[in-house]
Amino acid sequence: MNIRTGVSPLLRGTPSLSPLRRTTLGPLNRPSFSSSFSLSPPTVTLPHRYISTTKLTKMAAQDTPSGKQQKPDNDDNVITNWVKPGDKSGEFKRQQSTFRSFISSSPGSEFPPETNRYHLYVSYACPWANRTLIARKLKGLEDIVSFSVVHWHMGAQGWRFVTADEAANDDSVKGEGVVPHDEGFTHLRELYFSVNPDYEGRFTVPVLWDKKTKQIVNNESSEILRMLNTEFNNLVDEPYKSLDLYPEDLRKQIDETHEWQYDLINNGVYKSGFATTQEAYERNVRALFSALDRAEAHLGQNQGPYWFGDRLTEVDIRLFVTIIRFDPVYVQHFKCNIRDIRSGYPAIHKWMRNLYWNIPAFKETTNFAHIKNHYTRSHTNINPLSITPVGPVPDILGLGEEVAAVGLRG
Ligand SMILES: N[C@@H](CCC(=O)N[C@@H](CS)C(=O)NCC(=O)O)C(=O)O
Repeated sequence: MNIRTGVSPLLRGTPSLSPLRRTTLGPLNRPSFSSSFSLSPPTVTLPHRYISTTKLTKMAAQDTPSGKQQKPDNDDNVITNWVKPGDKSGEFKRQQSTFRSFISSSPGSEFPPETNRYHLYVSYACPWANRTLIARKLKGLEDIVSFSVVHWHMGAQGWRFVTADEAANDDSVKGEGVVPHDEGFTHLRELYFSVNPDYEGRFTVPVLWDKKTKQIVNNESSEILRMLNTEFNNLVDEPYKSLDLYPEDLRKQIDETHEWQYDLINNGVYKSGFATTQEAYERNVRALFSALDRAEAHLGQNQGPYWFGDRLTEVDIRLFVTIIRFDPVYVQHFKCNIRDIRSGYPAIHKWMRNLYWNIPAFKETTNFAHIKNHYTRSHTNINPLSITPVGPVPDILGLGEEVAAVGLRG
């Protein structure tokens, strides 16, 4: 695919048997652990379907574990306690991912790159998982790494797989890769317990799964992104092979950009939305918007169309997955409403829409129904009635469109 135009090549790669080179991974995430509004047109077509409350109640009833190796929950061990009960700081503290092995082409590697050996378990709602789906498509790995998508609803037992009936009949969940688990697991936690019955971490997506040895290779999206970028290169043809999302000469700048964008933007929306004190919320939301101002200034000064001019990198992927969710969800659900993107950040808005509308890997992996339903109906501590706001309409504006109030500006 020509990344600049988003045009896919006709030829797919024939697996090459030549040995792959070893890649050294640089430092990744270090988990430390003017208001405006948009006007809706008078008559609108709902962009996607929301489900009824009766159905939601039924779903919640279904959301019971299969009974395999479940851990008892007590008040301190409830999956939706984003801030630990009793933590007076009111701060959300993201946990470190647990599984950190690498697919590697080096001789003797435990997880060598192979066609149809690895699988990604993802949620379309989740920005971290979305990173890996974008990279999978950009790197031409669609016939090499398979994927499946969990139901958008995360209940008391965490992410669950869809049922065959939902996959066939429920319009709110339908989408590429939304299928029941092939061995009949009902919840993602069963996958974690299948490799470690004593696992005590969170049951997060994405999960990079080895179908051959039935192990979790890695559940940290920033590292999965790096593996997809380099380790399958000898199994794909040009131009996928030479697309480098983490090029040597930009690594320092990419790492520096990740450092502030991860903490203040990608994780910043969660720290704002999950805060349980006014003080923690305000501190995080102000820091988030200062970081967005910084991103706006950077994109406004550059030729574009990408963060680093004409070179598409990890930075575009990692920032995109947060920005595309911003107006539809974070503005209202996480109270990130000092401004919105479409009317408050023209350069970010232009950059985001270029990626979405011109490069299929971004649009095809964005599912607004999953995104909106997940946040508004799973975080019942934030939205107890599980009512999903209709707007903004549309979820994303067309390339040349502006919100009415902005369009009228001088
Ligand atoms: N650091 C992880 C974070 C992944 C993550 O937090 N995923 C969320 C969904 S957006 C999740 O699965 N949460 C379930 C839970 O925490 O119980 C990564 O980047 O892969």
